Amino acid sequence: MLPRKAPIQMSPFEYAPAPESRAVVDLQSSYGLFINGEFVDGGGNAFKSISPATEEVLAEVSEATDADVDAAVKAARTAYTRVWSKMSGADRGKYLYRIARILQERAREFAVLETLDNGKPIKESRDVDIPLAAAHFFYNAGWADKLEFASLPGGANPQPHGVVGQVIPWNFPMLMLAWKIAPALATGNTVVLKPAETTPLTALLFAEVCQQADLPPGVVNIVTGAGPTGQAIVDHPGIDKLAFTGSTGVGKMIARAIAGTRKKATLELGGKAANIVFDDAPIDQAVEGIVNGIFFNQGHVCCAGSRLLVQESIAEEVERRLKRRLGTLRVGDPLDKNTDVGAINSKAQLDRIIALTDAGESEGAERWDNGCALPDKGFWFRPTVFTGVTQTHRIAQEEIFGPVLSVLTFRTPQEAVAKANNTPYGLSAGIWTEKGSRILWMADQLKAGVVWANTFNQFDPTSPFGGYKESGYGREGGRHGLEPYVKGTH
Ligand code: TAP
Repeated sequence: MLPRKAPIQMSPFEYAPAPESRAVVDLQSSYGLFINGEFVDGGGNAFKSISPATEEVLAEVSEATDADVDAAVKAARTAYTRVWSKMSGADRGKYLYRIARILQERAREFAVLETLDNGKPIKESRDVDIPLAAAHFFYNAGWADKLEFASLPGGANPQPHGVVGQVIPWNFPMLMLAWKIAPALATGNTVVLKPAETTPLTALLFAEVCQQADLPPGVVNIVTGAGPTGQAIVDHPGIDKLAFTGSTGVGKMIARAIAGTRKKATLELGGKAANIVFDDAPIDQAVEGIVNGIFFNQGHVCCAGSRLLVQESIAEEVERRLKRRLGTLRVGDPLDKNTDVGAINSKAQLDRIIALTDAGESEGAERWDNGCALPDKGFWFRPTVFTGVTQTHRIAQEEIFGPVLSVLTFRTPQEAVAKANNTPYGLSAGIWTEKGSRILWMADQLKAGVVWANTFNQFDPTSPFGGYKESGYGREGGRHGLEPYVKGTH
């Protein structure tokens, strides 16, 4: 545990300077669970969190058993009943502002730890994950004393559910934590959260932030472990509401597990977004958008533009420019500020990417990668493009969740819409064209929760995010992101 720091003097708009090295992180050899405001040992077998870039062990982490989850839920219930539900929105907001400022103050530490544990490039954790996580706390802090004006169910008196169980994935560990915890606390709920087994460390650092902010014990509880720990949260009778981000497969299991119970749920699941480029698009900008769309965070992004739909007349030129651009991407040490593509998060994820890309080849698509050298240790995959992809290929239908782009072509806007909508998912899409009327028509036709026009992967705390079809239900972010946390909704 870190000693308490002096009161924070930063303005909400200041941002800590760029991280340079792992020296800013005070890594402990082992971490406990965070229950009722304290770190405690879990009853299960401790597991190792490793760096996917080097395979070195970063720390041992406690595994929460059913009994530990029960203790966390009880702590959250007591905190809800005795403290949090009685506190004014303005006072809850003060805690959220305090947390947001501490996240800014400790941004370098969080960014380096996220990069060590996850494998993502430091320039992304530094410029995207951590600033956005802080921004979500600032944004939701602003709502805490204005909920009666937010047009929520309950009107002038929206009511929290009580104890919320939250289970998050490994691709944006801190950002997903912020998307979950900030609106839950702003609306007056208390929380039991489980980070992914491969990326627990920033959630545990966040637990220290809760202590540092003097958040009342039990308002936030962090339980670490793998799937069974998540299952224990889902099944616990003391949980009033669940918020899950992860794969569609596990999302369906959760929906089945809570069917017929009083528990509400928000499910943010997988995606297979189409990034659609018309022949009137500014091609250089579109190529940058395609690269950002699929190679940001190694393609470990639910809304990644993993299918490029390009109009036939410009397909050859776009493919040529795309390959030239991919030749300039730097793959390697995630802590190097010049790295564009970091490590794959785990051996299991690397195996899934290899299996699906092998299927792409055997089903007849043409494979190309940028041929860059890869480090000897760790989990790596070269930026890869498949051309000649048809709609039935597995790489056009299934989420690869890696740095792999499947290219399909189209002739008319109608054909683009039909192909874009032809997957089980409906999370996001991108459109590149100069015609405003076409953007509006396409946005209306596409079955996607988010549609970007002439950009991709833009996130903002004010903007709701979520899916259609097998990408889940409920929204996170913006005013809409408060709705699932009050009674009368999912
Ligand atoms: P999952 O395997 O589904 O894991 C997500 C979380 O659920 C992890 O914490 C996992 O624990 C836990 N879990 C596993 N089995 C469980 C069970 N039976 N009951 C309760 N919890 C269980 O997904 P992932 O591989 O970590 O993440 C990738 C997926 O997340 C992709 O499909 C991606 O599209 C999706 N995702 C969606 C969004 C949005 S906003 N739609 C955002 C990010 C990611 P362990 O990992 O510790 O085993």
